[in-house]
This record gives sequence, C-alpha cells and structure tokens, in this order.
Amino acid sequence: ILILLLCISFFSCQNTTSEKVSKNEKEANYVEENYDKTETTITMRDGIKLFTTIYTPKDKSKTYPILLQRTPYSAKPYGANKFKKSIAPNKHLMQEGNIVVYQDVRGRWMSEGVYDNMRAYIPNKKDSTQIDESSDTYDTIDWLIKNVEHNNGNVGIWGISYPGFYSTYATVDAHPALKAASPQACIGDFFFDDFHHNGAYLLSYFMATPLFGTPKDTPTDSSWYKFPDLKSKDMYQFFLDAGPLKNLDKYFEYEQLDKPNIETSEKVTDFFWKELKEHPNYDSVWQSKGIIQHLKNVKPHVATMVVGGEFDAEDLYGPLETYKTIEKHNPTNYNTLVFGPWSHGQWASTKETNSVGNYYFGDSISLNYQAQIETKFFNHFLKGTGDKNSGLPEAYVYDSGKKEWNSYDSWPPKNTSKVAYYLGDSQKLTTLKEKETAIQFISNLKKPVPYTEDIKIVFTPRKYMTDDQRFAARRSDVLVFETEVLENDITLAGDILAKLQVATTGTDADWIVKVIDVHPSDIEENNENMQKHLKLSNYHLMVRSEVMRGKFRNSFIHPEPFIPNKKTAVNIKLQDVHHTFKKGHRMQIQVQSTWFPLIDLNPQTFVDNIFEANAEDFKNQTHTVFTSSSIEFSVLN
Ligand code: PG9
Repeated sequence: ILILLLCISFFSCQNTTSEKVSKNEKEANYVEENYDKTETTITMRDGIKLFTTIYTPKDKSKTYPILLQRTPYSAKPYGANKFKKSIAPNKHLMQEGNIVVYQDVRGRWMSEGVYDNMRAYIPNKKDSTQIDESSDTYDTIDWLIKNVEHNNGNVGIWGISYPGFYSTYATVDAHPALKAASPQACIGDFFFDDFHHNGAYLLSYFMATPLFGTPKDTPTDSSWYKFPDLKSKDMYQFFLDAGPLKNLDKYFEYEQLDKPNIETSEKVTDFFWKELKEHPNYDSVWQSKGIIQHLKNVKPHVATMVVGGEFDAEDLYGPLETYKTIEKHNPTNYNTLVFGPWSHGQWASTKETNSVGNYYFGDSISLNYQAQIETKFFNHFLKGTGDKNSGLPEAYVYDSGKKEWNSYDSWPPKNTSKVAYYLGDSQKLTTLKEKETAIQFISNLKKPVPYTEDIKIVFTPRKYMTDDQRFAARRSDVLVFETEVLENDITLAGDILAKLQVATTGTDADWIVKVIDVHPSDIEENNENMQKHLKLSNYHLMVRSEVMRGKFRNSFIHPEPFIPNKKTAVNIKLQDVHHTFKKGHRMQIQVQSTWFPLIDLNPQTFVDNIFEANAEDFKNQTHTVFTSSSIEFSVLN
C-alpha cells in the first residue's frame, strides 16, 4: 500500500509539474500562436526613423483597434521570430484581439535621433524641424492607421511610469484617431516625481539616475547601469560614509560604467547627473520638462483614464496632477481616475494576492482591475460606442483603511470638509488649539532617521511606503503626536496640508511629515500576514508622507535661508489619500528632519547648491516645532 501511495503521489506530482510547465509554456506561446509580428521603422516629420514593433492578430477576418505603447525601456525582443510573452495592457485585451504596437522613443535603443530626458513640449511648431514627443506620437499614429492592415481606425495609448508620461504627452495636440489614453503611474514633473520631492534629491534614486544619462549626442544601449560593487552594501552606511553628494560624482563618469560601446578616452560625466547637479532649483530646465502645464487643451475625442497607486514611491504626484489638471481645464472631456492600494505599477501584476511591502490589502485586486476596469475602458472607446456612458465611475478609489473600493462622481469627493488637528504638547494630536509651546529635538547628521527599519535598504525602494514606523516613533529626533483611541471611524478623502510653525539654530532644514494609522494591539490577524509571520498588532502603517526642503518653503524657484531661531511657517502639501482610521485605531503624526537614505542630507546650513556642498557645511542643529502647527485633513462628511 505504501509503494502504491508513493507511486500515486509521484505521478500526480509529475502531472502537476507538466501541467504547470505546459500552462506557462502555453501562455508564453500564446502571442506567437495567435499574433503575427512585424518590425519596421516609422519616419518622423524631421526624417528621423523610430523603430516600431507591430503585433497583429492572425485572424484577419475582422478589424481591430491599435493599442500603442511608446517606451524608453525598449520594444524588445528584437527579431521577427522573437515574441513578447504578453502584450496589450492586460491578458484580456491580448486574448480578445487587438493590434498592439511598441515603439522605441527617439534616441533610445533601435530608434534614431537624440534622446532628451522628458523632452520639453514645443507649442505652435513653425516647421518640421521642430519636434517633440507630441509630434512623434502624431506622426506614428498617422502612419499606423494608414499602413497597418485590419485596423479599425481607432488608437489607444497606455503605459506605466515613463511610458505613462508618453501616454500623457500623446493627449497634447492629439491625432484625431487617438480615442483613448491611459497614463498610468505617469511622471508629471521630475522636481516632484522620482528624483526630487519638493526640492530634496531622492538619494534612493541614485542607481536609477544614470538610466537616461547618456550625453544627448551619444547613441546608447539604454541599459540600466549596474553598480556591481554597491548592490550588496548596507545603503544607509554606504551613503553616510560617502558624505556630501559631490563625493558620488565618481560613480557617474562613463569609465566607471559598463559602457563598452562608448569610445571615449576622457571621463564623460553622466548627462542626467550633471543636469541634477547644475540645476538644484526649480529653474527653466525642470519647468520646461513638466508635462502637466500642457494639459489645458486636451481634445474631447481623447478619453483619458489616469491610474495611480496610493503607495507609489516613484510617481504619486504625476497621476494625481495629470487627472486633476485635465479635469480642471477640460471639464466636458471624458476623464477618469483609478487610485488603488498599489505600489509603482502594481495593478499590472498577475499575482493573486495584493500586498505592498509587508502590508496585505486583499486578493485579486489587480486582476479584478484588469478584467473589469482597464479592459472595459479600452473596449468601450476603441470597439464600442465611445460615448460617455462607459459604465465606469469618474473616480474609482480604494479606501486603504476599510480595504474597499468606492466610486465617486468627482475626486476629491464634494462631500468633504477640511478639519485641522493641532500638534499639541505631550504628544497629543487634537482638534483643540491649545496655548502654544515649543518642542525641540537635535537633528544629528551622523545618525539620521532611517526611512525604514528594514536593513535591506535597497536602491530605488518601491515598497517602503507601508513599512511599519513604530521604530521611528521611539527615536528622540522624531516628534510624535497622537489622538486618543478613536471612538468612531474617520475617513480621509483628498489631500493633506501640514502647516508647520518651526525654528532652527541653522539656516536650512528639511521637514518631513508622516501620517500614521496606529493599529490596536488586539487587532485580528489575517491569514496572509500569518503566513508571512507578520503581526498587525500595534502596526504603525504610514498612510502618507512628504518632505519639504526648507529653503524652498516660499518658492521652488527662489530658495531662502532660515533666520536662526526665528519662528517660521513651513507648509507641506501631502498627496491625496483615501483612508479610514477605524474605531479603536489612533491617528499619529510624526515630524522629523532626516529621512535617510531615501533623501539626501540637508547640510542644515544654507548653501546655494547642496550638490556642491562641502563636509564642513554639514552641521547638527537644534530644531523647534511649535504646537501652533496643524495638519489639515480632507474628511469625508
Ligand atoms: N518613473 C520611473 C523612473 C523614471 C526615471 C528613472 C527611473 C525610474 C519609471 O519609469 O519607472
């Protein structure tokens, strides 16, 4: 009997394995079995040829919309007999049949031309020598509908992150055939997305910085650079030991990077690192790259669905500002928002469970979005009536506290009111404004506050935004303000405005505000966390956080020093949330001045350019927060 049981289990295991292999293989071969692939170049109005890959359903008995993605990350695999494992924004759109097109943007990978990192838009172009990503998209769409067989004349564009930026760009001076655009985790402005937050440089983006850094006139294989000798290091200690940003220059010289195809004898500084260093303020270089400013005249034939992650560590500003700006300036357009419990681009995941970092939100959240929201959006506008009755809500937003989706007819919802909570004495967070007192802490640049307790402080962290923050609450250089245990639910829906009254013995300082949901100690565990041996008891979930580099408190263009020991107002807008602080939980605010190595260290002495600061500029200072400071929440009525 034992031998028989062993045989049964052996063969059933074999079947499972072979089934699994065949399932994976089948999925991998689905595109090859059901699509024809062609590779071509499309000539732009200035003569530059952009490499374009076209996947067309083998069933030529009908016509199909074109789904387009323009990317700096490559349209590979290259070669007519090499197929992507999956195409289209999701498997439903792949399996229903669409013509799917991927294009290397100008200057990247197989396309000709010179790459320009977030190329500035040129309004009222005079002639065909004036090009930008809007004209490249227009020329691409025009060629596709005239030359690709079996297309139905309707084009959609989508993309996550940088491809999301190109999707937003496509809506500017849009081609008449563009009927649906879905910018997702889209970069809006590099001074507030990815590399900077309110003027602080995201040191955590150090490794991603050279991604686009090749000199404008150098063809590049666009590979992500690797800093082989750094990956295994303790990033907190590495950056602390490195000292001022200028000591990192050596990592951005091409001799230091695996750039075998660049013939150069002298050291060539990475173009983007150079751009970051030479433009520490929100000057014309950064301003010209922002796409948000150009969304004031999106043509009504372009339906937009903007998608963002509530815990997106890279592009949170972008999706929210893209949706809000289109809504504000084009109120009659079909423009909608999806904002869910995701990290950067996580809604494209095919995983069954949805957690961000250590925090579990539920099962099938991404899968349901793909099947019921994204597929419905593109089908309605590219294959359906294309009218405004898509059956989808204006704003489909996830309450990260109640762990449920809500549909709203506007975002933020109309039925909210601004409620101020004051940073009171003895760690109280209260709606009562009390007599002003001062709370001080020493900001020690030799022991900056870590942004996470997870020692695997990684390059380009994407999951830290839900990391437990109780470790920080226990530090003397983190001020903590907390409500009593809540007797009723409080639901936030919209942005948060921190109105700090501060002082410092120095002449510059960073101010970081974190909004924390303190879970009760007796909270029931969910089995997902139990499987990961995670305890929700007393979990300090960071619902939202933001930094303001103090020199930019009044202007991102004209920075100003602090006057030592003078009470000064510092206002910080924290990006939108939709979160219910449930009865039995506590609302907590943490205020600190370092956030390392997520952001670089502020010398706490005013210097014109922190990228050029010297070691002696970095000084410990004593900071003060006055209890007249308040946090203004958008509370759902
Ligand atoms: N927004 C993301 C990014 C931009 C630039 C450098 C690295 C990452 C993204 O495109 O994923």
